[in-house]
Amino acid sequence: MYTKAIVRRPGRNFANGITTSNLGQPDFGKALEQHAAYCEALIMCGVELTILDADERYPDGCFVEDTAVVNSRVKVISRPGADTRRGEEEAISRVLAGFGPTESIIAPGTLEGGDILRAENHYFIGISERTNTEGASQLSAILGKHGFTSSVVRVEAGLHLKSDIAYLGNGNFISTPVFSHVAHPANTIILDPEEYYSANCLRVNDYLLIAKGFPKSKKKILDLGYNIIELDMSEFRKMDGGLTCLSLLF
Ligand code: CIR
Repeated sequence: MYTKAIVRRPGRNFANGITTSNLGQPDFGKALEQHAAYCEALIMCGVELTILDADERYPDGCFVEDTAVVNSRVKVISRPGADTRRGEEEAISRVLAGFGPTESIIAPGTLEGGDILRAENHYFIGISERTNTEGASQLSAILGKHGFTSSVVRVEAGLHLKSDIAYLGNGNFISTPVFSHVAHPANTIILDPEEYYSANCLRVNDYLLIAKGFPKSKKKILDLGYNIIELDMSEFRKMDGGLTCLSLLF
């Protein structure tokens, strides 16, 4: 059960963050509304929120997932691989220190939480343009000390590992075809090509948060019996962000 979450509101310069999407400029007002709806959904899932104000030095700062890897046993402060995001982890580190022991990824390691997929007591660690092998081995050693197993997955395309795959709970995964080998195929929903964005969904206690507007994925998820909450993520998608990116849950 998750009991707590940390989120950070998008800042006015949100549109200046890094993106590879060609979906146009995000609308700041709409992003704030979508963020508020996301926070309400987390509260509905039974989580107590710490909401941080935007920090205009970091246009990508609302994507707090990338700044740490957290669970009930340990909080690991990351070292973002994107230059413009390096430093976001400092404020998060101060907040997390109030919730128990922390450890840190150190240079030359780089690691972003979007590359780290937890499935029960196992972590899949994506090696990507943001997370390097040194960061991965530091994280693996830390998690090992706290009773978790881990394995490495190469992220050849896409931003982060979790841009393409999520663990839904109960042994089930949802994935684009590229990562269908990560889990057992019988337990993996494979996404339709026009719905790849919906791979990034977020299980929070009794609910599964999914992005709005992906009817084929929605049906496959409902067929497995999950209680879903659909959220409009259009403005975050324009900045390559998704549901998992917006919170740290523990
Ligand atoms: C970035 O490129 O770093 C941000 N614009 C998006 C980060 C999304 N985070 C995530 O998938 N965990």
